[in-house]
Amino acid sequence: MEHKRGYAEVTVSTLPEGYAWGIFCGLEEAVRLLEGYPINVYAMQEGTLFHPNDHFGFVEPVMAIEGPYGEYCVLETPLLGLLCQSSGVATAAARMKSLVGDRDLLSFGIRRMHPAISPMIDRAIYIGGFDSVSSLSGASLLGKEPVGTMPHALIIMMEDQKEAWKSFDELMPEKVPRIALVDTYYDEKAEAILAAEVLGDRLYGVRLDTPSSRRGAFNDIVREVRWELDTRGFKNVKIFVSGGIKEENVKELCEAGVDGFGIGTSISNAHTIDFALDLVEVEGKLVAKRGKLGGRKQVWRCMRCFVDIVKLAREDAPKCPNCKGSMEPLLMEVIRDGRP
Ligand code: PCP
Repeated sequence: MEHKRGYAEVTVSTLPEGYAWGIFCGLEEAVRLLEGYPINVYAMQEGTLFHPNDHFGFVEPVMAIEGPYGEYCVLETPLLGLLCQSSGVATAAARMKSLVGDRDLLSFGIRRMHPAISPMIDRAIYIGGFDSVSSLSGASLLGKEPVGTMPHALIIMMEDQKEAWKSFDELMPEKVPRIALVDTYYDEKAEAILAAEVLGDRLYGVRLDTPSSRRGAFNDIVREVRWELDTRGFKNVKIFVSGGIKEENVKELCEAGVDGFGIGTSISNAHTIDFALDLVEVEGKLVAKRGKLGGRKQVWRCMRCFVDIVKLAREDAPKCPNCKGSMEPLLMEVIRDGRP
């Protein structure tokens, strides 16, 4: 039995909260896990937007493994672990990016996660569309510079906001944007004006990490800060917000005038994607447990209409049901006979 060949596909039945799409992530690590085994592997590219179901409701595979089942069955659990969490984080990041548009998104989430998985989390967040990550390990994995802003501890240790902002400006490398934290002791409006007066043109932005006990209408606090800065001639100073930001908050904060967000836990602790690995062919014969579709498949996408169609891999490429144009295959060979 251990030599019987099995073709198994990775699919998800439903996405968290009924999301319409997800971001496939974790492929690079999955390839590292699977390489060296006598198998072939097919997958969507890292960072591909997938739908749980195609245009007609058929479940979309995002990855597939082919080979002697006994050789690769032990890899099912670690494989799914790599894909489910990375894809969950990348999906949450992409949803956030789709809400904020061109505004800046900084990843602040690793302080809530075990350090062993910080690099994976920041990598998935970046693939999902965040502009930068704050962990040294995650940035290094991505070949990027880590990005952050000053902490409250700087201001508290220096016992004076103005001294802290000035020292930050004097000592930090020029490439670091001067973003002053403006919620430590006084009202955000008062501290934002103070920071603008102290740093003048050198001030890139202010960050409001307003404690929840003082928040009230956070959107209105942002509006007030924007108004006060603008009326004093500091229109170029950007407003960043952080602390407890969730999907449901960002639309109103964007409307209030926020230019950038530092977002942590709501992304780093995202729902995982409930991928499963199921056999759909044994020795070339179509098989499927209840609830699954037998036979190796290809996912076709119309790049114009963004419509997906799932067909058996042996069938011809379909035409887009909307525009009748050609469709492109999404599952590509990523490992052949154990070699990536
Ligand atoms: C901010 C805030 C949260 C961090 C960002 C992540 O930290 O206090 O702890 O936010 P979230 O997980 O709630 O989205 P900083 O202001 O940089 O840290 P500190 O308060 O230590 O100065």
